Amino acid sequence: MTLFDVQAVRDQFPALNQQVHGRPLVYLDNAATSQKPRAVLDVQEAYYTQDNANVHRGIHELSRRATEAYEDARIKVARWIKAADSAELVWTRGTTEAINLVAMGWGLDNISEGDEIVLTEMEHHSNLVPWHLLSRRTGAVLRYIDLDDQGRLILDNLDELLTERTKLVACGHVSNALGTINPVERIIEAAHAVGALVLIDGAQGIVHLPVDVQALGADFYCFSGHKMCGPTGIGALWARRSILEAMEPWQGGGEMIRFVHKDHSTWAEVPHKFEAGTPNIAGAVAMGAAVDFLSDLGMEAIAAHERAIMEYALARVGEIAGIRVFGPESLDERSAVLSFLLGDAHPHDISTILDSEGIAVRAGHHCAQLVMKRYGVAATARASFYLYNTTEDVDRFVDGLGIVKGIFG
Ligand code: 7TS
Repeated sequence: MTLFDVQAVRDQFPALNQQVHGRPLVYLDNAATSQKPRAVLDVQEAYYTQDNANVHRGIHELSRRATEAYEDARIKVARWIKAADSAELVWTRGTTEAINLVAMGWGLDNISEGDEIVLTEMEHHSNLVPWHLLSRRTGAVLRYIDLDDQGRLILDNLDELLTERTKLVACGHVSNALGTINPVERIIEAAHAVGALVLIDGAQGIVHLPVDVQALGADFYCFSGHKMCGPTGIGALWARRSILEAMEPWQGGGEMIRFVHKDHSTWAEVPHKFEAGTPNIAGAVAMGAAVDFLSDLGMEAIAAHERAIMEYALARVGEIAGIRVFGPESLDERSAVLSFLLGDAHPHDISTILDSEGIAVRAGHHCAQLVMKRYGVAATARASFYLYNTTEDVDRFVDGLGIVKGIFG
């Protein structure tokens, strides 16, 4: 059952309406980035054509408008994730920058030699490499939650893994390589019980699930605009105000200061003390428009639509002999990502053949080399679905896999 008119939704995404290699485009690389609706493109265009100025600086009309639009977008995104206060929402370039901000801004002052950071084998490199950098600087020990054969976190030994030495648990909400939806509430509760803070990498979670940061109870939640109908180069770090207030800024420059003296400076209030330099104003404003677009459709309706598409896709690929699908079997535990191998075909060949049919999927390690290592593969092919995908898209994809089989046997 579809809870909104998918065709009417598709019509709002200009990029979906094109031919690729002579075939109508089937876009199934949404976990990498989503397409953008007209409403978001229009808001970005209107910002640049009418309101463009620097924020928090000028006293002139355009600067006032730009500042208002930028701050209104912050309020919109903060409300959307049910933050207690819009000052808890720091604009960043995206998830990667948000995690690096926490690693450097919080980690350097709160982690010392022998302290432990608990990660999972499922993490995107964005939620691994900043902790490697921090561990090199501080001598922190990195420990891992392992994966079972279905791509789920093994939590049986959580009580042994989490000790008074644990200072932080950094965990993805939804895996980009497997589609697994993690039971983050359980992890947050266990981490807090030993006094550790929790960072959730929400790059994929925010796209597919309604997020309520207060109900979730994490300490940091990081996400990107471009996977949820917004532009590239904008995203956010949410953190509880008391944590942000206790943190040092991680970059210095204009916008983030109160007073500058010859030998030291003092900082602006949160969130501005974390936003040095001219920010991506147009990006923030357009991300606000993306939130309006998603709110109008409703995250529950989007999640239900994606679940129906995923159910259909799993049933259809299940008919194909020689396909190996990664990730959880239960639809309750997985999101709209279908990572797979087909016979002996190399994932890059699968992707190239599908591309020649106008079907966009990703092939590779998906910036999750630990996942590939865990399952003994170098790469997978990945189809990832979003609110505008249809069962016809799935049919075209399955037909494309038929061509791959015809070539590779
Ligand atoms: N975390 C997860 C779980 C992700 O899927 C991604 C991007 C990131 C972090 C980084 O986000 P960024 O916006 O800062 O780059 N994932 C992917 C992907 O799966 N294919 O391309 C990018």
